[in-house]
Order: sequence, then structure tokens, then C-alpha cells
Amino acid sequence: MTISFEVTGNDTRSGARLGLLTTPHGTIKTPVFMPVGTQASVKTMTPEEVQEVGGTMILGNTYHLYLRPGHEIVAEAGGLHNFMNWPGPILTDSGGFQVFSLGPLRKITDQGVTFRSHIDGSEHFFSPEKAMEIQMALGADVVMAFDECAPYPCSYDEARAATERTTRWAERCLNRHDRKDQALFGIIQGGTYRDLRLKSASEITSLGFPGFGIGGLSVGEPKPVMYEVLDYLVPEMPWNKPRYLMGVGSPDCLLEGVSRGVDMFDCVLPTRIARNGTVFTRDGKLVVRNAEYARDFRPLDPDCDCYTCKNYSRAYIRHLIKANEVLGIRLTTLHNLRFVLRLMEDIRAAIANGDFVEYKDRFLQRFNAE
Ligand code: PRF
Ligand code: ZN
Repeated sequence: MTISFEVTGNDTRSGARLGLLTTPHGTIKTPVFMPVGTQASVKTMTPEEVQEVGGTMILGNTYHLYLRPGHEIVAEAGGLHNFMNWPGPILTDSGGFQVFSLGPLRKITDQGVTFRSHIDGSEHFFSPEKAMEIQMALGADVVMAFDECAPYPCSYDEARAATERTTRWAERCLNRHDRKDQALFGIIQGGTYRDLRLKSASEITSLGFPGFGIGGLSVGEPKPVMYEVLDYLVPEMPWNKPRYLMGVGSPDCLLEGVSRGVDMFDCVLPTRIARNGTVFTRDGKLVVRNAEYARDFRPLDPDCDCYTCKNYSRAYIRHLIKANEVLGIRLTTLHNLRFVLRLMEDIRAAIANGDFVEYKDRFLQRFNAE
């Protein structure tokens, strides 16, 4: 009834694996990148367009949808899938991370978090129980526990307090959550402290969630630090349950995450940078806004198979963005999503062929060359 996950292949020379995640809204292949639809929309894209570039599962945000339009309205619409016309699987984040990102606008106690709306300044309170109630109303296929993400850098004591609270809150989430058609994932915290990460992994996994988020990474630490945490953390996680690295989505981090055994990713990066005129290419990032592209009539990435690259030039897209034409950011968003989703398709094919390690090295060498 809820979700099931099956590991269907293992790379023998890395931690990479292939899987199938089955939800009430379909089965998807992992490793997967989930485009972010914070406010019940993947910014500038229709659901059909997201699917056309290979999107299979998307992410929505509890915090934003609670404030606007309100989870009751989404529930009245028949849930988030119906409300936004997305037929595939959806995951909602719990609001913990978004609320902590509000900085001075929030106050945390063991009971929960008091915060002010970024929209109108009104005061609100989230607890583990409230985060479950909202996510049950939104009706995603996968919902996330309400956690406390420690900042980076942060002292050992601060990271320990956040990690211990995350475990106490995880139990309260399990007690409150009771939608049988929804899977509740636990979240592992622990900052960049090895013993805290291992303690969090053992406590959170012992609670028996059907899947696990890895939180508290990609919050400002150097990339090698994140890779090192994954090196010792992922082997401690159950092999037969999905592992979700939260908020990670740059091409190099996707490859490094997959090679360490991560199955799921989400990130605003591809869509956010697209809206300020930066695109991914196989030779690295390209700032198409720049003057050097004013007379460049080649596609964004000659090796890309997307609608944008088949039909439009760098010069035209630069012009649209400079002129504030909405089409410009639609075209760059479409391209960046296709770039990341095709990377995931190629990664899955390489794992199946047994040449993931070579694929990763070749991709990164070209992507990082000057
Ligand atoms: N917790 C939750 N959502 C998140 C994170 C987290 O730690 C992160 C950290 N990269 C992104 N999104 N609940
Ligand atoms: Zn393209």
C-alpha cells in the first residue's frame, strides 16, 4: 500500500546501485534527481514539460504550501497531485529546514519552532506533530520527518543538541503519522562530526522508517568534507531502503553521491541558476548572460538533446534574458533540468553496463576542465 523499494543492481567497483521505488503514483528508477516545485510548481515549467525532460518524481515544500495557499485548500483540491496536475510521485520536505533558514525570524524549543512568515510577518508554530498533519493533508507519496538541521560551521555541543532533538522529534513524527498510503522517511543529522553522524544513523534507522534522508549536508561545508561524511555514513544505512541526500544537485555532487550509494537527490540549483542566466554544459557552467555570447549562434550545449538546444542559440537566449522576456528563463530552465535528468539517465545506464567509474571520471574531467 505504501512504498516499496528494490535494489536491482550494484556496481562492483563503487557504492553505486540501481533501484526501483514504487509509490501509489507509479514506479520510478533510482538513482533519481527530483526537480523542486516549492510552491506547487517547478518554476516556469508545466508538469508535461517536466515529464518531457525526464522528470519522474518532484519535491514540494510543507512550509511554503502551509503559508500559501494553506494545506486545507490543497486538501480540498484532492491533494497536491490533483491541485497541481502532477500525476507522478511527490515528496514533501517537512518544513524544518526552511524554518531554520529564516534566521532571526524563529525560536526553537523542544516543543517545536515559532517563526514569522516571510510573506506577511505573521507568527506561526511548527512541531513534529504539526508537520505531520500538514504533510498528511498535502498527500505526497513520501513525507519527511521534522528535523533540526545544525548550521555549518557549528560547535560540537550545538551539533549534538540538534542531533538529539532530531531523534526525539523523529519518534513524535512516527507517533502522529498514520496515513497508510504515505511513506514517512527519517532524517539523519550530526553535522560534520563522525560520532554524532554514527549515533544519529543508529538511532534513526532503529526506529524502522521505510527510507532515510541525509540532512545537514551541503549547508556551506567544503565538498570534500561532505564526501567524507558520506564515506562513513552511508555504509551504516540499511542497504534495502532508499537513501536520500537532501538539497544536493550539482553535477559533481550527484556523481560523488551516487558513487557512495545515494539513491535520491533534490536541489533548486539547476532551476535557480537557470533563472539568472547560468546553464550547465558538458564543459562546465556557462553564463549565457555574458557579453561574449551576444553573437554566439551555437546552442547552449551542442551535445544536449533538449528542445532549447535543438531550436535556439546562445545569442537569442542571452537577448531574451537581458530583455527580461519570460521565454528566456523558461528555455534555460528546460535545458538545465534536461541536463541533470539526462546525467541521471546516463549514470543509471553506466551502472547497468558496469562502467560507472569510467563514466564518472570522464564526465568530471571534461566538466571541470578549466
Ligand atoms: N533537513 C530537511 N530538509 C533539508 C535539509 C535538512 O537538513 C537540507 C540540508 N542540505 C536540505 N533540505 N528537512
Ligand atoms: Zn539543452
